Amino acid sequence: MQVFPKNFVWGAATASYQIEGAVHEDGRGESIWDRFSHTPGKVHNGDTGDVACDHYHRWRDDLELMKQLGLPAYRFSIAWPRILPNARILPNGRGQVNEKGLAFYDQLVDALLAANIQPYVTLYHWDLPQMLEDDGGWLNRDIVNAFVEYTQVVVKRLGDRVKQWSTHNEPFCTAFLGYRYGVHAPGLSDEVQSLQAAHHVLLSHGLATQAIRALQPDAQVGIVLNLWTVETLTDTSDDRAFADLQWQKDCGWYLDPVLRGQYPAQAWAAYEAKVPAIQPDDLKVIAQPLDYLGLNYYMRALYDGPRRAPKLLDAEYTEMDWEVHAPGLYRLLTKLQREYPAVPIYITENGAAFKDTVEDGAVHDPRRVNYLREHIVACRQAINDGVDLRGYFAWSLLDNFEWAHGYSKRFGLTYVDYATQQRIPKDSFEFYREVIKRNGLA
Ligand code: IFM
Repeated sequence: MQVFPKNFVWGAATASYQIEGAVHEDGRGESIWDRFSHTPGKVHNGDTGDVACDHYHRWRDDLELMKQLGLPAYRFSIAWPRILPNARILPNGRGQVNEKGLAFYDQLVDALLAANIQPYVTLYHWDLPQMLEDDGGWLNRDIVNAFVEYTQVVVKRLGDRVKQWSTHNEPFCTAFLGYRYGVHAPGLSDEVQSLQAAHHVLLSHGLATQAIRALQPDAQVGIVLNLWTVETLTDTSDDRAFADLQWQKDCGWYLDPVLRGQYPAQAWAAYEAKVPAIQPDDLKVIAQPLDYLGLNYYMRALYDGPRRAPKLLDAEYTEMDWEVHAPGLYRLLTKLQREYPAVPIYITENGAAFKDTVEDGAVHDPRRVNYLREHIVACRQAINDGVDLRGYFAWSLLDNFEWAHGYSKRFGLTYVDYATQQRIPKDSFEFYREVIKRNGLA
């Protein structure tokens, strides 16, 4: 038996654009993901989030699933374009607050609490209002004020009940996938712009954190970063130097400003003239004291010299072609503990996409069960070795819209038949239910 500490939080996570659908309903404005997914060639199979899991209409059924799972905590995100559909970057102003959008999350929060499920709310999980993008999006420094206004509207409405706030989910993806690699909305491919966007995202995190605390002194505020260990096939001094620099460019670029109040020095030097424009107090603002760091872990990054290593013959890969490597999670957690200022950590996402099929009304997903088990073991080991890990959230409660991959990748504990919207709990759902019930692994 591997029992977890008494107050360890077990949860499952989702995100607004990935599950809600109802993109034209109740006054919701257009988001950059509506625009992007409707642009031919951007998303696998032409899929869009127009309907997704239809959670906007079926949230009560999904709450029943959460109850069935015995879920103590549910992490979800709020769709900015439902709250401020006409938001513009100043001086144009934030536009009208959409009462119906707020009411949706209001009733969800009430129902979660009535079911004894703690809401963990993410303010930004990538569905930026398109009009803000038209005003320059994350490249326009003034967007930080728009983000603060949005944060204030949401916190004023939900802050009497929601205690756990994350400002951003995975700024790496917002900035680097959206502005450098062009694979996420808004689909730009410019390294300089990606670094500037990253800086504004981080700055908006710092300012929003201050705004939440001003409105709600008992709030627990954090940010969610996707991190991985950078590892190499061989272990020469060149390999080590390369791995350090790559860590700084991908992970430290977000982690260091937030926890140390500075960009990592070698990466900053390596970017030379591409570094972002920053103003004198920015890093102080970004490095607000945090109640927790949310960590999304899926895989390690393995290199052969300076190139990504080809697939290993003796390793397992998910449908995303991500290596299954739970020891990387242990190494990441202990690295954070050794090298960074102390902060409580939650695993805010962990999970795997595998090919799932329905057989006689059931979905048997032993590989996902193994994946979850191994990663939960890694969490327990990290706690044994002194890591201040407070919780674990499985990604995801439901199969959902996997961004540029559309509906082709299934991460859920629950299978979603997109034609009928039928939900079928997978074997991994049952496995995770047992984990929650026992507060650990048998
Ligand atoms: O689906 C995404 C989620 O939106 C952010 N973290 C990674 C998941 C799997 O790719």
